[in-house]
Amino acid sequence: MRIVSLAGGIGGARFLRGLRAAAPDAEITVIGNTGDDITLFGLRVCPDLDTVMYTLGGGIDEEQGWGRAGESHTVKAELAAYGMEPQWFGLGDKDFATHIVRTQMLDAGYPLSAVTEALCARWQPGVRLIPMTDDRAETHVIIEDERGRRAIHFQEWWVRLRASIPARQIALVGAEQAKPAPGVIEAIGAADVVVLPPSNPVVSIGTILQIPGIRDALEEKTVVGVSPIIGGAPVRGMADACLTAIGVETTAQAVLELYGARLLDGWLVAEEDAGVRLDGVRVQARPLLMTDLDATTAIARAALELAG
Ligand code: GDP
Ligand code: FO1
Ligand code: CA
Ligand code: CA
Repeated sequence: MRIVSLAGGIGGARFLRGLRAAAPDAEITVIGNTGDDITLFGLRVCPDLDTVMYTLGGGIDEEQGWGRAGESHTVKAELAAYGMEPQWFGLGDKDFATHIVRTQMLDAGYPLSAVTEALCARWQPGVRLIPMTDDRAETHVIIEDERGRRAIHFQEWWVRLRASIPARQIALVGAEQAKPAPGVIEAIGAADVVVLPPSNPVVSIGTILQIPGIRDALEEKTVVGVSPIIGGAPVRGMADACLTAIGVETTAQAVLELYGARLLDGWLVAEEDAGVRLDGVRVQARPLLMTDLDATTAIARAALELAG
């Protein structure tokens, strides 16, 4: 069986661990969000790709959900001693090595997809991880504060401001000119089923869907999604602030309607959200908390079963 999954960071990566266990013989291709990517200290950082790679490769800081286990922060402290900005983004020493390798390869002319494949040769995630695009397309957030209306990088809004200032607009800068990375459209075309993990519907899944050609390719397939919203709130993080910015309620029903019946064939919601419905989409209610690998595997199995 061939499975394609889109993925953001933590929600996507954790779900993929369950999917890999639920379908051990399947060929799984993961299309990763790169809208979160940022250049810091001259280094290209790809948080969501790295979260998937470290989580599936066994190198993730499990508690934090991003970055490497057993990190130290010597380089960060030394940069701060020079007054280097930004100081609000916590890059660990081990993690720095990943960004150095990535940046060196990008500077040598390799596309991000080839760089990601090279990094995964070390981590052996057990899936094929492809960035949504090799082109630069970064998520920016329009905010209004005492300095007026301005756009800041998504990471500054999410990490420095903790989404405390409302987003007036969220935009993937460069989306129109971006092309799907090599292998993305081919993998979707060859897929028996496509799974949308419980990733952020706006800045993870929504971002990937903005790359021209990806949504159209997905609409031809059987697509099943898992709700990241349970009982009217995100399980983790600030997805509610992202949904509010695009005028969507933070409910499993509203996210279902956001994705719509053209994209989705099936939608898994939590038991407390039973009653959610949309014509043309099979909805099933079941436990959706990824508390451990067994629970997560059961969710992935249910998603594959819902696909038929
Ligand atoms: P990020 O890029 O690190 O923010 O991660 P993702 O976009 O992949 O996933 C974030 C989403 O995962 C959040 O909106 C959470 O609500 C969702 N999430 C986290 N843990 C769980 C869980 O156990 N169950 C479900 N259903 N969703 C979860
Ligand atoms: N998230 C934070 O909340 N604070 C950080 O300092 C931080 C550093 C960081 C470094 C590398 C990396 O791959 C991820 C990192 N994240 C950090 C997580 C991440 O940037 C965000 O959670 C996601 O991009 C939002 O989806
Ligand atoms: Ca993300
Ligand atoms: Ca379909």
